[in-house]
Amino acid sequence: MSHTPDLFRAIDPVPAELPLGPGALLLPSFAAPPADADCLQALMQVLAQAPLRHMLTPGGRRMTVAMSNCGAWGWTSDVDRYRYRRSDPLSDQAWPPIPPPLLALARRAAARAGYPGFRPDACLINRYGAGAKLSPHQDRDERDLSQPIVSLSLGLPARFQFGGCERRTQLRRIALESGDVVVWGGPSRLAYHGVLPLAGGEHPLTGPWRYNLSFRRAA
Ligand code: MD3
Ligand code: FE
Repeated sequence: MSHTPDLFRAIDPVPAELPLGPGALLLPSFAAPPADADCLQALMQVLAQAPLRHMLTPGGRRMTVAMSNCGAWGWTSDVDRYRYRRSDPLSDQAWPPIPPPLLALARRAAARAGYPGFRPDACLINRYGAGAKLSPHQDRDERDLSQPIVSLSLGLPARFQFGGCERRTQLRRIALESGDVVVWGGPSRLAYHGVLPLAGGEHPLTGPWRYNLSFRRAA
């Protein structure tokens, strides 16, 4: 017997959804097998067109997270500033389109969280290896901050931290596991958040990596 989803759920139930704050909803295992592998396959096709790279920050440091993008707009950082670009500065070509299965997943998650009609035009791809981290920050490079961000995690688990709209607000810590989706909207859209240094390990889907895809309305 290779496939016993109902029995498995009876043994190891996952909550359908978990509010994290006003307008923020965790959807555990929203991309459960085999959808997770489909997402990863679509992701690898994107990365063959737009490879991962470690961008520079305006402070002149190289990011420990490797990044790329798909969609009409791609988030970039360099010594000048953060900005969304229509083309990949490595190739001067347009970013690859968001693969339809990924777009559909992001739209379904947004609708579930109360944002029907979400039409992301940017998907930032982050890849973490052991030790990679993202210091607490706000995401405010998008034009319309009333639009949510939908985040999909694949591979090794992360210790994700998030607080309030002011930096001094105490951060809460949650584990984000492979297949988890979080929708960040409403007042939580401007919450400070970050990722603690990734513990090493091996994941059956991704080996030594964690990937996070964040679907955004940039323009
Ligand atoms: C919470 N990436 O790339 S997006 C980022 O795990 C980033 O790589 C996270 O933060 C990662 O900017 C996951 C999760 C996210 C995005 C926007 C938010 C969380 C948010 C806005 C407000 C609060
Ligand atoms: Fe962020």
